[in-house]
Amino acid sequence: MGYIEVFGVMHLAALCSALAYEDVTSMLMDNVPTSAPPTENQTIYVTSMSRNIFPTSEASTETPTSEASTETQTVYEPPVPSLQLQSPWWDVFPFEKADFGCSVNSSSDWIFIWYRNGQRLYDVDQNVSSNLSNQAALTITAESQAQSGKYSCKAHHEVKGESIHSNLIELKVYANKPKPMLVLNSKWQKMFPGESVTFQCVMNISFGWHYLWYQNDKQIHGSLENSFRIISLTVSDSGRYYCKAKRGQNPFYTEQSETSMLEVSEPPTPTMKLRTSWSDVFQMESVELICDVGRPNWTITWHRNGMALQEDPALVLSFGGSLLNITSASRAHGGRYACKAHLESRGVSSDFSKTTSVTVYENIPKPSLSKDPVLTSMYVGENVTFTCKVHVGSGWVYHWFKDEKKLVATDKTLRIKLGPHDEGIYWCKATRGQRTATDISERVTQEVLEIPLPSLMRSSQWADVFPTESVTLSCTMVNSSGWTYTWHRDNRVIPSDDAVSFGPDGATLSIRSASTSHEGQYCCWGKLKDRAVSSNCTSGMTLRVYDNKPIAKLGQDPEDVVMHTGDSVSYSCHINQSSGWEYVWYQNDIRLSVSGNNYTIRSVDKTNTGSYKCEAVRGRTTRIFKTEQSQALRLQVEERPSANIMVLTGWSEVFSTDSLVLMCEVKGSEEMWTFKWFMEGQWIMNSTSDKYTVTPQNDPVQSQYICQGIQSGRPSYSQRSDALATKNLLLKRRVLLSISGCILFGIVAVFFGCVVLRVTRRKADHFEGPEEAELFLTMAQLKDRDDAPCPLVDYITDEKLNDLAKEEADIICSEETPLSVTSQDDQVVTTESCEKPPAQEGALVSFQH
Ligand SMILES: *[C@@H]1O[C@H](CO)[C@@H](O)[C@H](O)[C@H]1NC(C)=O
Ligand SMILES: *[C@@H]1O[C@H](CO)[C@@H](O)[C@H](O)[C@H]1NC(C)=O
Ligand SMILES: *[C@@H]1O[C@H](CO)[C@@H](O)[C@H](O)[C@H]1NC(C)=O
Ligand SMILES: *[C@@H]1O[C@H](CO)[C@@H](O)[C@H](O)[C@H]1NC(C)=O
Ligand SMILES: *[C@@H]1O[C@H](CO)[C@@H](O)[C@H](O)[C@H]1NC(C)=O
Ligand SMILES: *[C@@H]1O[C@H](CO)[C@@H](O)[C@H](O)[C@H]1NC(C)=O
Ligand SMILES: *[C@@H]1O[C@H](CO)[C@@H](O)[C@H](O)[C@H]1NC(C)=O
Ligand SMILES: *[C@@H]1O[C@H](CO)[C@@H](O)[C@H](O)[C@H]1NC(C)=O
Ligand SMILES: *[C@@H]1O[C@H](CO)[C@@H](O)[C@H](O)[C@H]1NC(C)=O
Ligand SMILES: *[C@@H]1O[C@H](CO)[C@@H](O)[C@H](O)[C@H]1NC(C)=O
Ligand SMILES: *[C@@H]1O[C@H](CO)[C@@H](O)[C@H](O)[C@H]1NC(C)=O
Ligand SMILES: *[C@H]1O[C@H](CO)[C@@H](O)[C@H](O)[C@H]1NC(C)=O
Repeated sequence: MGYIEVFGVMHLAALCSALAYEDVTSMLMDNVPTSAPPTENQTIYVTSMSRNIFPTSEASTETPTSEASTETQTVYEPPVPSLQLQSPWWDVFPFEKADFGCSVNSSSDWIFIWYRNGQRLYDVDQNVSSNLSNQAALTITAESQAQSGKYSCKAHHEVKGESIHSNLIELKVYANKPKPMLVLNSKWQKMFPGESVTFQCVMNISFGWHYLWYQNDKQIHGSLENSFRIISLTVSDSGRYYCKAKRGQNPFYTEQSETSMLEVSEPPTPTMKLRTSWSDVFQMESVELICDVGRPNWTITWHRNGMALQEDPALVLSFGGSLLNITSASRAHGGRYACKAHLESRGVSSDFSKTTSVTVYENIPKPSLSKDPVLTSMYVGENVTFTCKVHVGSGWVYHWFKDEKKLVATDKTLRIKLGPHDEGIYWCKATRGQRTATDISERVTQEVLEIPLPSLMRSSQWADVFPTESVTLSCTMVNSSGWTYTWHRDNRVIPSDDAVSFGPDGATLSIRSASTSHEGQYCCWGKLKDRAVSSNCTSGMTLRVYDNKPIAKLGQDPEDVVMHTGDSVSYSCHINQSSGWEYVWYQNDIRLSVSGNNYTIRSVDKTNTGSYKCEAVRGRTTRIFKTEQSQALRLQVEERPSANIMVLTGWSEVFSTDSLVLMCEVKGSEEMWTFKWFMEGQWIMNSTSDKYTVTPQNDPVQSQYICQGIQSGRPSYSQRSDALATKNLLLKRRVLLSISGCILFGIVAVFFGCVVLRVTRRKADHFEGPEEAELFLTMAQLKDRDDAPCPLVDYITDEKLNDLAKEEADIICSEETPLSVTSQDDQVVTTESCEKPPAQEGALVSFQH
């Protein structure tokens, strides 16, 4: 079967209207398969202006062939109905509609009968709609391919009869919905932003299409053009694409095409790396930069500070332009470098890579050398750090020198734990690469000292002390300051407590009140403040603390408790421990103003009687340490026994002998004495006898005699006797005889003189009675003994007599002058002086008168 275009049908209809009815019918019969019987499934459509001619039930039983044959013709010239396809398409897809219209030109009241492939269609199907106008319409909703076929219509008039067949219009119904084909017109799977792509939606079936474009199930575009171009892609254009087509008022949509993926991604950003070790360089150094995009066929361009690099002999590109070698840097080469990748074949350019700054320094700097700590002098064992620093550039290798010799270290810092050999002058320099080296730095001097040993001294005097005494030790670093000190006793750190305190920085250790727990070996060591410098402990200083207070020991020499006046006694006080003592003496617990460990009394008297003690003290006034007091020693001082010298030779014997017997007597003692005799102060003999005989032979001159008792026991001697003077004994008698008268007169004169003196004496003298009595008694005795010798009578002169009268009165009346004249041995004349011992001679003279 051929296809006839819609507009062609219109022309054909016009042509046909002029032909004879039979001709048209026969022509139609050629085309319509008359042999085809109606089937059950045959839908019959009937339209009329007023009514349905056939009920639906009849239509199923009636056959079009029988009806056609029963039609009766009238005389009216039959009109030729005109069939038009009113919808645009003669080929339709499932559920698309096709509208036919059938019309006749003449007057009204026509009903229309429809045919497909010559078979009448009945209006049994609601999909065939009738129209009461004279232009009847048939609407076909495509459902199956069976609806394909050649359609025609006839008009029927009650009066005029039936028309001939109209023109034929063939309708094609496709079995399936069509599916367009999407063609993505691009050479590459991956697109870059800015590139363009064209999609084509190919519908090679039917026509009248309107194309719809979808991205990710969302419609993005619709047009009559079957191609869709995205001129400048963006990343958001990536996605799943498909297309559809539609047509018609009440649109018919095709299936969606297969999907196509479109991938739009940014071009890769190249990465730039510095191939050389540093990007800050000195002139003449080289810098290598490498740019990597990670894909083949991309080319690299280089930029400095955002501008493409210009030709420059110092810039060498290699590895297809991906390596930039600044072979010899100059100031102009400084800047921020970046690279860009290009895919020239597609006109795609990447972003700039990250930039790398290249700095070109003009001058090579001098390194600065610093030292920590800054001290020039340091001690052995301390750490010192030298730091060499080049303030610009990086990648330096440092070289260290000490006293012109290179050290192995290459770090920026040089750390040394100082030893004695590390003293010296240090400097450094820095290099990098083959070409760049700095000058040498400043020179820094390092001195290394041995750690000094502090000197430990005792401020208190004694290394051996007694409980409660105080001790002060001091620790000092000579000529060095800033130390703190720590103290050890017997290798253990001494804690500070009540008894032990430390001075500022521990420089002194004070034991306020020593006890035996403080005994030991003391040493101290110093540490420098804020530094790790510690000295050794000094050599030990021993402190001895005695268990107890010492007791002073008192000795006496001689040891006798009883001493006699004039004896010498010596005490000594003794402490057998430690030293530095000062001694304090007590008599009867009263402190004596005596110092020294010996206390000697050269000549004791009665006041020295008492109890003696001593003690020892030492220490400064604030903290005086006293020993226990010594035992007490008693001293008893007694009067030394006196000796009396007497003349034994009696008055009567003077005439019969020329010798004189002297006797010595020690009073107040029962001891066995021996006697010591002195003549004129000169020792003459010892004698066990108490008698001594003076003869003209052994004493031709008149001498004085003194005796003294001695013994082996105590007291070892007595007092010396008074001196006794002897005269030429042979002259005694003569003298006595010649001047006896004178003696009498003298006595009387003296007597009266004395009476006168007595009257004038003061009352105070009254108690001296006994002596007065003795005096008178003596005078009476003297009167009786007018024969007593008066040895000096020969020397008396008249001139002397006047003086004597006065002297005599004084002598005789002196109460202090006991004239001891033995009453029984009347010849003895005691020559004790009236006034003073030196006036012995005078006394005798006065006696003569
Ligand atoms: C009617 O149509 C149905 C389905 O289209 C088919 O199965 C049946 O055979 C048809 N009947 C006739 C008589 O053609
Ligand atoms: C008739 O057309 C209606 C919609 O217009 C449709 O739903 C129905 O299936 C059609 N019937 C047949 C027999 O084609
Ligand atoms: C009948 O024809 C008239 C005029 O051509 C039209 O307006 C109307 O819609 C038609 N009715 C049907 C049911 O086709
Ligand atoms: C339409 O084109 C497709 C592919 O180009 C082809 O397979 C198909 O047969 C064509 N259809 C028609 C009706 O030409
Ligand atoms: C790169 O370019 C060369 C020649 O220009 C070509 O042969 C090659 O296929 C390209 N490679 C890619 C991955 O585009
Ligand atoms: C870059 O230039 C320097 C100086 O001319 C040269 O020593 C070096 O080898 C070059 N680097 C490369 C990768 O060619
Ligand atoms: C010196 O440094 C070493 C190592 O850093 C450390 O162990 C030592 O304690 C330091 N010495 C001093 C005295 O600071
Ligand atoms: C400390 O004493 C030890 C041993 O006697 C000695 O080796 C060391 O050098 C001394 N240290 C100091 C700082 O004097
Ligand atoms: C301490 O310094 C003085 C003066 O500077 C010096 O005479 C003395 O020798 C020094 N003593 C020590 C132990 O270094
Ligand atoms: C004290 O006397 C003792 C013996 O009596 C003597 O050895 C010592 O030297 C004397 N000391 C003084 C300071 O006189
Ligand atoms: C006399 O006695 C004294 C004291 O006892 C003695 O020192 C002296 O030696 C004695 N002289 C003679 C000659 O015996
Ligand atoms: C219908 O009448 C018009 C004039 O009214 C005429 O032009 C047309 O050709 C006629 N058509 C037919 C089929 O008779």
